[in-house]
Amino acid sequence: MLKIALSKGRILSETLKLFNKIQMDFSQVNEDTRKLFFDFEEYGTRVILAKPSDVPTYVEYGVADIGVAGKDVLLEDKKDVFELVDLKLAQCKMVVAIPQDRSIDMPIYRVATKYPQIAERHFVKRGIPVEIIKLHGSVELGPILGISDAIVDIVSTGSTLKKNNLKILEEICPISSRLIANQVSFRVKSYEIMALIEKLESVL
Ligand code: PRT
Ligand code: MG
Repeated sequence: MLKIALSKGRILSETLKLFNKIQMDFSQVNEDTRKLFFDFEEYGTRVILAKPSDVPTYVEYGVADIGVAGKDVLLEDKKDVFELVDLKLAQCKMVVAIPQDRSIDMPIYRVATKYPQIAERHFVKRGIPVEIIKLHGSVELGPILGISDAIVDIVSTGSTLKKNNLKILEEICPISSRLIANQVSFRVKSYEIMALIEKLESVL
């Protein structure tokens, strides 16, 4: 049985649609039930639902053979997993944003973010010493409440930034969902995993 960890939340429906395109109907997978895994004997797979940031952990430890996780999660919390395919789902970008009325030349001292590692690496690379403040949500409030001069966060449509009077200062990197694999599973179940990749690539 191939065990697949999928992210709950905003990327789940897009992920299920992609599998549907390769004739794997996972429509029973529903995060509103309390069930956390779903067996599909007909495809020889078990789908495990996980919090997005836990998917790489499940895959690293082999609880799941493969998984679908956002590049943001993979960059923030580097795990020993193979990144196999860019599934091009949930495309967005990681950016530095500042208040709309702030000049782009003003120095930045404090940065609020859910992604301290990504933010730290970005500012170190630019040679800018900043204090990183880790928040678990509503990062856009940082500059409004005065806890930070800037934020590092994901932008998709841009409407959240706009609503909070923020603007993009710079783009750090593009983000999308990736297919990842456990390093041992990738060897032991290479036939199943390669067959799946081939099908996914044919519909991407
Ligand atoms: O939200 P929660 O804490 O419960 O869980 P989570 O944030 O871990 O998961 P979830 O489901 O919110 O996001 C899962 C994955 O979706 C992320 O890891 C990204 O890879 C991907 N993704 C794609 C996004 C977005 N687009 C996105 N727009 N994740 C978050 N956002 C947020 C962003 O943080 C900001 O608050 O949406 C807001 C901006 O959106 P726009 O459209 O207003 O620009
Ligand atoms: Mg979220």
